Order: sequence, then structure tokens, then C-alpha cells
Amino acid sequence: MRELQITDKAKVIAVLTTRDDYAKEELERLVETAGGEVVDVLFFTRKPDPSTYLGKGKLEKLKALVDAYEAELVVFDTELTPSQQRNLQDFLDVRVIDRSELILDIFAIHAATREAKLQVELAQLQYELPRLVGAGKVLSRLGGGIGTRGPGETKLETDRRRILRRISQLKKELKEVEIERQIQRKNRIENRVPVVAIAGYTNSGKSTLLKSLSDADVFAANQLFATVSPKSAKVKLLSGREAVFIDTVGFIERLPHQLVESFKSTLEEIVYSDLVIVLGDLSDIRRLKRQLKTVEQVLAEIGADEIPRLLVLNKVDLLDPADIGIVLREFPTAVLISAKRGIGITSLLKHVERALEEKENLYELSIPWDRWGVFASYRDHVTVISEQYEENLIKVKFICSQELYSKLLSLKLEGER
Ligand SMILES: Nc1nc2c(ncn2[C@@H]2O[C@H](COP(=O)(O)OP(=O)(O)OP(=O)(O)O)[C@@H](O)[C@H]2O)c(=O)[nH]1
Ligand SMILES: [Mg+2]
Repeated sequence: MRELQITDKAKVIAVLTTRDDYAKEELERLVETAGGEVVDVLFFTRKPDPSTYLGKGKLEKLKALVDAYEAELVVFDTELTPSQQRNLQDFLDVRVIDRSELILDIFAIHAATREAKLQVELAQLQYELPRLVGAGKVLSRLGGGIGTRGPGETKLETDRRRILRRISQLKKELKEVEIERQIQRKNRIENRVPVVAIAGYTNSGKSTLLKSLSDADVFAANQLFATVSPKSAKVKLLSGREAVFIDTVGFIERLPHQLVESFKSTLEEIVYSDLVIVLGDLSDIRRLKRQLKTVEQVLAEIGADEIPRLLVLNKVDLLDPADIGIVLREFPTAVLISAKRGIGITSLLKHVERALEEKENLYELSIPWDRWGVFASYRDHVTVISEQYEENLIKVKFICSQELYSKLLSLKLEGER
């Protein structure tokens, strides 16, 4: 992985493109999580200038702030084009990064497993690649007439080729890791262990919930994107039946698309789950709707919008009692919990079990005697409702998940008829 953009305790000037407390606080928290500190904020809500993003007056003002604070870094709460970024750096004489780069940095700091490290590096390179091309264009223009190729260009070409090679290498390595995930997934389906994915905005308490449901050693922290390498744990539901709960990477508004792409295999765990717990954060109900909307968008983006959902609102211990009425009115079906204090967990498990049962359906098969043994070997994983013995076959009615039923069909239990 490449080195981080933010050094420890770096003084950062933040540039915000909306007058929005929420966006301001979130950017400040992102910078803090990356190890820096926002010392001042500059607002710029006009139409961006193509070459420097900021207008002339604002640019001067930013320069004055950078000098006054001796700031080491400027962070923009939006995407910058490669040339805007470079022009700003030239003028300000400090590093300038955009929102995507900041988030990529945080992911890099928190990547603990081999898979996560590969995924982050891939996202970083995919972010860098177009910027390299952009730099090439400018350099060749500076190089003078048509057709001149300065030494800069040649170096860029080699850099570009090196990055492309590394990208395909990373993709190959990630494929290998992915196979392990597929095997795990297959085992779960065969053993008919339902999977419950916990999805939600970053810092909503996903890891804390997994921890409180199991004894798993899960890292939870008051940081954005604390979890980059999600864990899973087997949890006994109230009936004694087991389910696997999976913690996931947190979502955020405008999640860099390079990350969504690189973390595809991790996010796919949600796509293959039987139930998605959408975990909301009640500590600030003004933000709740907006965060839930973002979660909705990311779920759609990764193709998980068809999976049954359960809305769970966490941190009920922080909810102002005066606001309980509002929450219940706005989210009548939500389960209110506190993962940290263990409030509402039994009710949550009850809802999970019910939601999982709804996913199971009643099926019927007519199985010849000589194939019966195959069906019988799955008996622990289905609930047989009735068996009707006929001359050369058994008619069986049973309840099981759709996945298992597809599997049984693929075994051609009914044989030739
Ligand atoms: N007061 C209160 N705090 C909670 C509760 N649940 C979680 N927290 C706190 O919220 C913060 C974030 O918790 P995490 O479990 O790390 O959140 P996450 O959703 O896994 O976050 P990322 O991995 O960063 O996406 C931690 O400081 C937790 O202690 C709760 O029920 N009540
Ligand atoms: Mg987490």
C-alpha cells in the first residue's frame, strides 16, 4: 500500500462545498479518524472553477489560512479533478487531497487482513490511475508542440504500465481469496445455516452488536470505518436454531466508487445473506433519515435491495425520552435496541427468527424409493410436514429455505417420471 496522505496530528484546513453542519462534522470526524485535526474551515458554495475549484478571492483566503496556521494539508469535501488538485497544490504549497483520498487513507489504516489490504491497494491504484493520465496530458502540453514527448511522459508511461500490472496482479490474488469465501458460503447453504448481515452507516454500532450477540473478539470503536475486515459469528437464536451474523464495512455518503468496487467480495456477503439488518443510529435523530437513505442507496448499488430487511435502531440509551414518540411514529416497524447496554436484544432475536421463517416455504416432492436415501440425508435441514407412501414413490411435504430447495432440485430427486 502507498503511504498515507495525512501524517499524525497534521493541522488540516477543511474546505466545505455546502453550508451544512452535518457535512462539516462528518468531515472533521473523518480527518480525526485519519489522525489529523481540522484547525479551520472555509466554505465555498459557488460554481467550481475548472482549474482551481475555488474562485480567486477564496483561493487567496485559503492561502492566508494555510500560512497563518502553518497547516500541512488541505482537505476538500468533494471530488477534485487531477488538474484542480495539482494547481491548488502549486499555489498553496501544501498537499491538497479530496474526500475520496481521505476515505481511502482511513481504509488503509484500518485494513488488518490480507484481503482488506489487497482491496485497499486496488482501490488506491484505481484512484491514482486516471490522475496519472491527467498529469501526462498536462506535461505533454507544457512540453510544447504536437508530437513532442518529453522525458516526463516516458516516465509516466512506465508508471502507468507498472500500475496496470499491479492492478491485474491484485485482482488475481483477490480472486484466490474470494474462493475461500465461496467455499464458506457453500458450506453454510448446505448446512442450512441462515446468514444475517448487519449493514449500516459507519459508527452505527454494527461491530458492537455482533459482539453483544456473540463472544466474538470484534473490534468496535468510536471511529469512522473502524471495521475494514469484517468478522462473522454463529449465534444461537431463541428456538435453539443457529444463524451466522456478519459484520460489514460501514457505509457513508458519497462512498468512493473505487472502494465499492474493490470491496465487492466483502460487500457480496450482504448480497448472499438471507436477511439484512439495517442498523440505524439513534444518537442523533436529525441525521437518522439521511443516513438510512445512504444505506438504502449503497444496498441498491451492490444489488442487495431485494433481500428481506429488518430495520433496527441502535443506541436507544442515548435517545432523548421526549423523542421516543417521534421515532415510533416515523419508524413503526423498527426494533429499538442498545447493543452496548444489551437492551432489546431478545426482541431483536425474536424478529430475526420470524423474518428468517418467512423466507422458508412449503414444498412438495415425489421421490422414488431408490432416491429416498438422498433426501433423507438432508432431513436435519428440512422440516417434514407429511410423508405419503405410494407404490413406488414417497410424496413428501416439507419446509425449507429456497436455497436448499434449489439444491434438492439439482439432485434430480424426482428422477424420470
Ligand atoms: N451509547 C451507545 N453507544 C454505542 C452503542 N452501540 C455502539 N456504541 C458506540 O458507538 C461507537 C461505534 O461502534 P462500532 O460498533 O464500532 O460501530 P460500527 O458500525 O461497527 O462502525 P464502523 O466499523 O466504523 O463502520 C462505539 O464507540 C460504540 O461503543 C449503544 O447502544 N449505545
Ligand atoms: Mg465496525
